[in-house]
Amino acid sequence: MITIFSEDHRLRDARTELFGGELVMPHERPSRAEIVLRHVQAAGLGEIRPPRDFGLDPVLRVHDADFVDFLGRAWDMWQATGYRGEAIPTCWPARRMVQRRPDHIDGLLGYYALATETSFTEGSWAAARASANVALSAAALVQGGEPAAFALCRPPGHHAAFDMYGGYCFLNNAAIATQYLRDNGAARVAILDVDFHHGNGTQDIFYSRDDVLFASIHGDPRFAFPHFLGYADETGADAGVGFTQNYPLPEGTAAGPWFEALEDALARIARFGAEVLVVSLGLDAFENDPISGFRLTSEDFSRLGARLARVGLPTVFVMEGGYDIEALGVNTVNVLGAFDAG
Ligand code: B3N
Ligand code: ZN
Repeated sequence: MITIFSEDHRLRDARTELFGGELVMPHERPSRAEIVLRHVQAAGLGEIRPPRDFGLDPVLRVHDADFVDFLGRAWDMWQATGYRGEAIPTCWPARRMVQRRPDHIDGLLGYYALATETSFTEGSWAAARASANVALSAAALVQGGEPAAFALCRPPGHHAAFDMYGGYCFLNNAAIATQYLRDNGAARVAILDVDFHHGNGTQDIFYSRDDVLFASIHGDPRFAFPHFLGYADETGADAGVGFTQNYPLPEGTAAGPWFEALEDALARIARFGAEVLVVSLGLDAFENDPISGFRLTSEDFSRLGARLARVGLPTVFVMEGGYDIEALGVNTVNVLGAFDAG
């Protein structure tokens, strides 16, 4: 399998993450992508290529133009204030307040952020654009006839909604890749999100659509981030009713119920008649992940890869979360290697 990787991921190198009332070292850090790359190389998974630049047009197919403009200008606006730290929102258009885009960067951060852990920094926008190009390049390979490709995206994307960033995500790489596949000939695309956290952004983007099926297996929002989306009764709206399927699972979930949910999701994907599968590949369902709560083992990730191979669809793997850095490379290659062997 070909891997697409951009060195520009290193431009996203925040010093801070707001957690537990403290500014801690971010869990989403450059060494994550570097270790995955090293394991892909060591396993001889296949060629590693840089991405092509697709420009902003495919990004604007799934994201709001004013939001994209904000992302491109946020750091300069923040710098112009003279603030010394990284850019963190402090106020929101909460219930019964006016949902109107303000002018000041403090207001804009609250208007476009869905949470506070993702400090906006110099280089975040360039890295996010490169990450989207990584996903698009992998999608283009599969559209062109490759059976599968791995987009080693960083920063991740599945929390980024039509007009919101957060959860370490700025642009929704999986959604951008999916829309690209739709725009270039695939009539129906399925997205399977196996990250521990619900892919709220991906759900948001395709919620009213019947040409994209979204299925997500994740920590129940009652206990897990992003807390305000990902319940089982969210099944789509308008034409999209029945094309979103959530599997919120309790804290401590291990392989048994997790793979039961996977079987149900794959049966739906088969009934849907997907022509291409996009996998939002988070590895944070791992038993030792420091910020998550499931109990999948490294062997379970091999089982996942082998099972996805049996689906028999052209597949784009898009890297999402996973924070046990030592295990992240092993678990990623376990999925991809087993898929290739299948
Ligand atoms: O959920 C957390 C969080 C939970 C536990 C932590 N510990 C025990 C140190 C730290 C953080 N933070 C909220 C932001 C989570 C973003 C998740 C990004 C992701 O992987 N999405 O798929
Ligand atoms: Zn995650």
